[in-house]
Amino acid sequence: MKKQTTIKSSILTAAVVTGLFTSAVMAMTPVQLTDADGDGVISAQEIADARDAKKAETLAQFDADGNGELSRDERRSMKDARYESMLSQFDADGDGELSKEEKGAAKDARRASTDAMLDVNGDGELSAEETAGIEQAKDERGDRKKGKRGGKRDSK
Ligand SMILES: [Ca+2]
Ligand SMILES: [Ca+2]
Ligand SMILES: [Ca+2]
Repeated sequence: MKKQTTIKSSILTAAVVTGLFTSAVMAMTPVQLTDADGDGVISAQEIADARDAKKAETLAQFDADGNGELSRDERRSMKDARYESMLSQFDADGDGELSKEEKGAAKDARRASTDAMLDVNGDGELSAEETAGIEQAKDERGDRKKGKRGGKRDSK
């Protein structure tokens, strides 16, 4: 019984963490996180690698003219494709649109899958170690953004 409450509260914490994380990552597709070096946690590096892999995959899929960037049209077709795949999974009533509830379900599913990936040892709890990497990845992302802005000002 004690365990149940622990799981609930840690999932809640994780929801906050991954909520920020996933909104920062491109749109709706969850990044596949793997403990590549097998040390029992998903490190910030492993998250960065997963993001790069995802990016490359997205490019390979939607960079129609192969110039290494996604144009506005290519981006649009990427979004359409994602929406289609969301529909196929979460359009529960089959009306061809995602209602607020269906979007909510999609969000929950994504969150749960991220939580499951972070829970490397599969004990149903997210320990501080297991969420440290994603926290760090988030911080680094923020720092990089700040750095970019500073750099621009310097190069004036
Ligand atoms: Ca690892
Ligand atoms: Ca629907
Ligand atoms: Ca765990």
